[in-house]
Amino acid sequence: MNETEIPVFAIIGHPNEGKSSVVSTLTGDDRISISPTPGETIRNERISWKAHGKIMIQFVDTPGFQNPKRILKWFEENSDDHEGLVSRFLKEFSYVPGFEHDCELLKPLGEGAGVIFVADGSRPIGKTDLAEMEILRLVGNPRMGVINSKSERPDHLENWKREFRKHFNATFLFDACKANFRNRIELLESLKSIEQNWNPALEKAISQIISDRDGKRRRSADLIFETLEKSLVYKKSRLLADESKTEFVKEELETAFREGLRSIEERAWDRILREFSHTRLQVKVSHDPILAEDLFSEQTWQVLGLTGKQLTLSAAALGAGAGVGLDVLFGGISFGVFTASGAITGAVAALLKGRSLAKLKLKRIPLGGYEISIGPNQNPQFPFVLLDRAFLLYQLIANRAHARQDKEPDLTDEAIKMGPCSQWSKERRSICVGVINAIKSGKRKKLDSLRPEFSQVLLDTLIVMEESST
Ligand SMILES: Nc1nc2c(ncn2[C@@H]2O[C@H](COP(=O)(O)OP(=O)(O)O)[C@@H](O)[C@H]2O)c(=O)[nH]1
Ligand SMILES: [Mg+2]
Repeated sequence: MNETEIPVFAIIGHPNEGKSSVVSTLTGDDRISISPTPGETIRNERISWKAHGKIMIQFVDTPGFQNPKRILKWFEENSDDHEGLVSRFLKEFSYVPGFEHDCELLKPLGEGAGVIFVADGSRPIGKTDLAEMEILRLVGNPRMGVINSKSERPDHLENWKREFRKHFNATFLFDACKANFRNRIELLESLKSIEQNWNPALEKAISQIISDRDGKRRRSADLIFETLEKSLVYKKSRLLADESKTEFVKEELETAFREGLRSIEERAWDRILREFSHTRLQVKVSHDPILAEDLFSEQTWQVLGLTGKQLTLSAAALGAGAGVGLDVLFGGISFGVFTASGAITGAVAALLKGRSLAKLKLKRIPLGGYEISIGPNQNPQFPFVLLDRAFLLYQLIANRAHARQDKEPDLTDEAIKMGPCSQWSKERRSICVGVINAIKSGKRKKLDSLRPEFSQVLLDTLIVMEESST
């Protein structure tokens, strides 16, 4: 590889040590085949990271060595003449049965690829490990050792580090199942140290990966904005032949109204998942304490959204008081981290349910019959709960390692004590209140004028979410 070429790295190591997992997390793509059964990869698989259709960096996921000790012997016997060592080996062994994997994995090295050697640092080092590392040293390509510990046991870590120092130009601890975006970038950055000539190409790849990330964040913020807009004006209506059917359809309509709001949210979440190339993850069926809860569940409303004090301050601006005295709604009750839900009664409990302020309306229509409609949701807390849930989901997704095999998203904080919106400054809250009002009252011009400011609030919050989960 020279300065102008695309950086190519062969991922080498024993079967089942997490090679494919490292590639998956590094490239941010969960479609790479990760298998609990050793030896599933029998051919090299090239995984490219592209920007604008152009390959910026490429990883070659290889099968493990089959005959490391035999190969080492051959390399030691032949390394006095270093010229074309790998190609001479390939010529000699290409058609020898039982050496298919060895030849396959050495091929990219013959073409000058860098090496990322992956080992599970939680197991002891064996003789074959030493043979493999020694082969790579004799081949002489720039190489980095990555310790991907599959369990937390630290017993063998120091031994691995010591051996890695002898055989590799750099060592990196990387947990393929836990690494977040920053860890990914750090690993790529440290690849620069193994061969100076690759710096410009690697720099370019890294800066593209970062700007791609910025794009994902921006599009997520836009999606969240759009979801807020849709949800705040969402209504559900039905035509009725006569007034007497009102009671009959009321409940059905209410259910449909809530379902509609849920599905607006669900679609946005799916799009954020796709944005981050998490194709196997399903948030819907998660067991996360908060996100698995429904948009209208009691628990959600106890934890997310603004605090009682913040809500009281904003409620007048949000028009929440119409018809109900605010002092009645909020009097004496702390909405911070909520008291036991049993303590919240009457009007306040109704407010918290999230649907109470979506009024049911019955309207006679000119051609005969009636239209019964529900919505939009006027609950002052509703937009904040909605936003909080989106922020938390983003936090899960944006930092989730693509190698993780379980389908459950999880929250890094064991329990969420507060929603992210409640952490906003007064200024930010009031920008948001302005946006909510502009959406609800259909004032497009006002909304457009607030759009840039609010988008920035959303973006900043997403950045905080990314950083606070590490
Ligand atoms: N707990 C844990 N499991 C891992 C880690 N890396 C890989 N695995 C698991 O180890 C198995 C083999 O991983 P894979 O990436 O296919 O290994 P490869 O054969 O070297 O490509 C899979 O079941 C992975 O989910 C890790 O960092 N932690
Ligand atoms: Mg593999």
